[in-house]
Amino acid sequence: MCGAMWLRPLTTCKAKSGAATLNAKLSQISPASFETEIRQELLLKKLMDALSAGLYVSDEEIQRAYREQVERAKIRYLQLPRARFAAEAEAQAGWPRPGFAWVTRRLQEVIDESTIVVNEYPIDRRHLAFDRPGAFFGQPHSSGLGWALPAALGIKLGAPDRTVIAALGDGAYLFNEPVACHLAARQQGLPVLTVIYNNQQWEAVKQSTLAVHPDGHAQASGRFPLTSLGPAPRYEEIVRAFDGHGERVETPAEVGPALRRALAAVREGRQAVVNVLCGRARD
Ligand SMILES: Cc1ncc(C[n+]2csc(CCOP(=O)(O)OP(=O)(O)O)c2C)c(N)n1
Ligand SMILES: [Mg+2]
Repeated sequence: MCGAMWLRPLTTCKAKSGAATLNAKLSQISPASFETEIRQELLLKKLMDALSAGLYVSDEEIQRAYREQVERAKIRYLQLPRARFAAEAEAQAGWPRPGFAWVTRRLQEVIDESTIVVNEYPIDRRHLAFDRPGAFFGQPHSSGLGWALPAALGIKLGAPDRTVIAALGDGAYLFNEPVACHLAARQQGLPVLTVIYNNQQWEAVKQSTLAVHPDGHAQASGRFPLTSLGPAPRYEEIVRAFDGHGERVETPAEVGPALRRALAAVREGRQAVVNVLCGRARD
C-alpha cells in the first residue's frame, strides 16, 4: 500500500506481499468534479474491495472496470442537471471577486469548435461541457503539477489551426515554469491563452490538511502553513516580457471581456495570460 498519510483514514486493508501497488493522489479521490467522482468509485470501491479480499487486480481488469464505469458515466452525464449547475455559477455574479464557477462559465462562452482546453485543476466540468472528442485534456495521473502549459504548447505545435487555452491554478502556474514556457512559446510561435485561477494559495494542500485532520490545530486556528501564495504577484506582467498580452481581472464583470481581448490577441499570433483573482467560495 502507498504510505501517503491521507489514505490511512480511508482504508485499513492490507495488500498481500507482492500484490498490486496502488498510489492514489488526493486529487484523484476527492469528489471535486464529475470526472474525479468516476475515479473515486473506480479507485476506492473496486480496487480497495479487491485488495481487501486479497485479490490481485490485473491491468486488464482495471481497463474493463474503467470501460464499464465510462459507459455508466455516459448515462449519468446525459442526466446531469445542467440548468442547476448554470444557475449556481450565475449566482456568483454578485460576488466581490469572481468565483471559480463564474470564470469557467465565461470560458464556456468564448470557446468554439476550434478550441482545445487543457486543465490543470481549476475547471469543474459541471460548468464546462464538451460534446466532441479531443477538445479537453486533463492532467494525467502520471504527472505532477507543471504539466498543463508545456502540454498546451505541444498541442498548439501539433494543431496550429486550433485555439488552445490552458487553465491553471496560481500554484500550478508557478510549477509550470512560466518564464521558460513563455520563452518557448515566443521562440516557436505558439500563441496560447493561459487563464490563471488565482486564489492566492495552494488550496488543495489546505483541503488535504482538513481531510486528514478535520478538527485539528490548523482548522481551529485558521492557519495553514505553507499554503499561502499571497500577496498575489502581477503574474500578467511575466508574459508581457515576452511580447504577450497580459491582463489582471478582479471583478466578475471584467472576466468575459478580458477573455475576449486575450483571445483576439492570440488569434493575431500573440500569447496571452489572464490573471483572474478569484475564489471557490465567496469570502
Ligand atoms: C509536483 C507536485 N507537487 C505537489 C503536488 C501536490 N499538489 C496538488 S494540488 C496542489 C496545489 C495546487 O495549487 P493551485 O494550482 O493554486 O490550485 P488550488 O488548489 O489553489 O485551486 C499541490 C501542491 C503535485 N500535484 N505535484
Ligand atoms: Mg491556487
